[in-house]
Amino acid sequence: MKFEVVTLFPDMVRECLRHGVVGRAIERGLLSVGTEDPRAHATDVHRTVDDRPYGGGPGMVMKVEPLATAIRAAAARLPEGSPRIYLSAQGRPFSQAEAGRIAALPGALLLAGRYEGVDQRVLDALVDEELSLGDYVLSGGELPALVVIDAVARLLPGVLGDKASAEQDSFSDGLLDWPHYTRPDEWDGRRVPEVLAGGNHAEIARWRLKQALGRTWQCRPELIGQRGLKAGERKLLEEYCVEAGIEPPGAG
Ligand code: 9D3
Repeated sequence: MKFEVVTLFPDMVRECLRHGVVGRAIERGLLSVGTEDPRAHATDVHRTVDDRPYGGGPGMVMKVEPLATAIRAAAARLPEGSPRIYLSAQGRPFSQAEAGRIAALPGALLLAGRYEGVDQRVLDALVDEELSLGDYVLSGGELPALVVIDAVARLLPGVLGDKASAEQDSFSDGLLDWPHYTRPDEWDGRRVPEVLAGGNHAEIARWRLKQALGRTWQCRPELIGQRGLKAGERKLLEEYCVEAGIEPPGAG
């Protein structure tokens, strides 16, 4: 799969992509990410990429001409069927389901804004969709673009090992993770839960599912509502709630 990121900070984007799972995916040719800098298309001596907003007010707006030229240059390097996505606080919320949808595409253009945003006409003419990372204020679209690339890369064939891939679509899907422990078995007076050291794999799987259900119910009860409870899970969750002294979900 191929991404093109249109950004005023191509070095920031490229640097981040060198690391970890995504860096390896790029090295192995499973993913490629290009960048296009609107500043390279600015025509005046100062290489201007922003301008004052019509109607007044604070802040600047990304200027039309260099941005449009950059988007067209980046789009020309992408396969047919690659949507142009603007990262913006006004967009649909990004989610694992959105990541899955994008991972099935041949490519995507990610437009990262800076300043107060992009001239609306550029969005109307050259952009297909808008995605938001959530309800908080960031300084620009670069980190959101990197988040999208990271979440999508993990879903591409061959990027994760077989074990991690299988785990990704396992029974725990739709739940928060269970707690993890490694050596030593006691640290600062805190012991690793007995069951994990015991080697009874059925008991360990049961404990992990119970923890996942309980943590999800405690921190994100709406996820339990959306997902529902499968056979046997209600009993595990009730056990967790009794032990934690919290209210279990109702009969519905
Ligand atoms: C006048 C209000 N503006 C600043 C306080 C609005 C504003 C402009 C530009 C808010 C954020 C931004 C830059 N944000 C992004 O580019 C962005 C973003 C975000 O801020 N939150 C969640 N997801 C995203 S995706 C891109």
